[in-house]
Amino acid sequence: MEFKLSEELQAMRRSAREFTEKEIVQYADKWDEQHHFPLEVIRKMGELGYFATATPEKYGGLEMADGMLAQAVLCEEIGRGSSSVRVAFNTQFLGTALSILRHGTEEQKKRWVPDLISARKIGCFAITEPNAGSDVLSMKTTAKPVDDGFILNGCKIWISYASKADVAIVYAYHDRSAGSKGLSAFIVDMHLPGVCARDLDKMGTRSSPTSEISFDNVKLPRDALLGSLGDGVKICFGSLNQTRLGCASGGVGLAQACLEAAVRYANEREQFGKKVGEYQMNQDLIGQMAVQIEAARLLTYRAAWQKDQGEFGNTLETSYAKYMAAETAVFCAHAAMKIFSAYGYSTEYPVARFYRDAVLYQIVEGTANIQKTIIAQDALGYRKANR
Ligand code: GRA
Repeated sequence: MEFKLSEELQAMRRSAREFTEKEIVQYADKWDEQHHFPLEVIRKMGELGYFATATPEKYGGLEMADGMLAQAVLCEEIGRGSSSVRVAFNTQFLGTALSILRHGTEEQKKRWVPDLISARKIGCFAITEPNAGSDVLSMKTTAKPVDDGFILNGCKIWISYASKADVAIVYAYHDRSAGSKGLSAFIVDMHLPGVCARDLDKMGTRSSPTSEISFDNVKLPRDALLGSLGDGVKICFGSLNQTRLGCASGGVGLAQACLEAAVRYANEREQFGKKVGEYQMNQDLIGQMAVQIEAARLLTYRAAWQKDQGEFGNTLETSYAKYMAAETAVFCAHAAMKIFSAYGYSTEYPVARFYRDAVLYQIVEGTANIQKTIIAQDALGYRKANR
């Protein structure tokens, strides 16, 4: 067992932290207030290879043996600065390029992967619909096979980066009568006629645009199909199992930011003649934050490490990580708010943003209840998590 990151990963972490401090931390509150999507920062992350660690060199990647662990570490560091910017790990790689690498043809890999991991093109993935959230397979979007391709019709909701995206992985039924075998995955050019994305307002993560997409008789070429007809379930659940790692990493990063902010403040602020960090009630919070973050981080790294061993179907361990990281993010944001008190509630410090952003980790990519369901049903022997 090895609990130490390689020299290379430690160096990557340091450089990602410097990048985050210089390019993100000081602007994140303003971007959030203005709903500004920092495309230029995401492009820079692409140029620096942040989304490329687990991609073969032949598609422009860094082909690192611990490339998924590198994704976890980098995503954590970026997430420490902004939960909105960390979403890019999912839209550029974990939920898009990685699915194409795992299921696409040589042509599809060459066409899409280099542009996604370099962030020359922005990606997104579209699963959820207004009436199909946790219950993914109840989705209604259809891709009707026609002679030279498919006709896509339907509506997706809560799709991160969709309004800025050049390409989307879209899940739709090619045959509604075939049950789960009728679901397929498609690589959709978001500039095609009939595609329309509209941004939704939300309480946090506001510099990550979240959109509703409508597909109105969108004509897809035959080579838009990812994998074979009927592979949709496998690709979709397989992809969620990678994007959940992005959420887990982001949650750890956010929790870490809360701890650092709380420690700084507790060492500065004085009440009743001493630093507020000297009060045991605040030490209780700081102690719990530190230990929970460490546990969430270890679960996250373990899940990433398994993926580096080729175990991409590690749903159970990924759900442990995602669940724990989300709970930790919420706990730490609330604890930081208590320590900062009125200053936390003000917009003078980023704690208010952390608090608003934290809740999302319990919702996206499978709610906390869905993660617990996956874990409990596996424990009870009702439904095996790892496939
Ligand atoms: O028996 P069958 O032939 O019908 O097949 C079943 C099963 O074998 C069928 O799916 C198959 N299957 C799989 N096949 C290959 C299930 N899992 C896999 C797999 N990993 N690989 C149905 O299976 P089931 O067991 O009956 O599943 P279910 O009851 O429909 O669902 C289970 C579950 C609740 C866990 C699942 O639906 C789920 O994970 N729901 C949560 C959905 C979710 O995470 N949504 C998030 C969407 S993305 C998002 O929020 C955007 C965020 C943007 C950002 O921040 O990045």
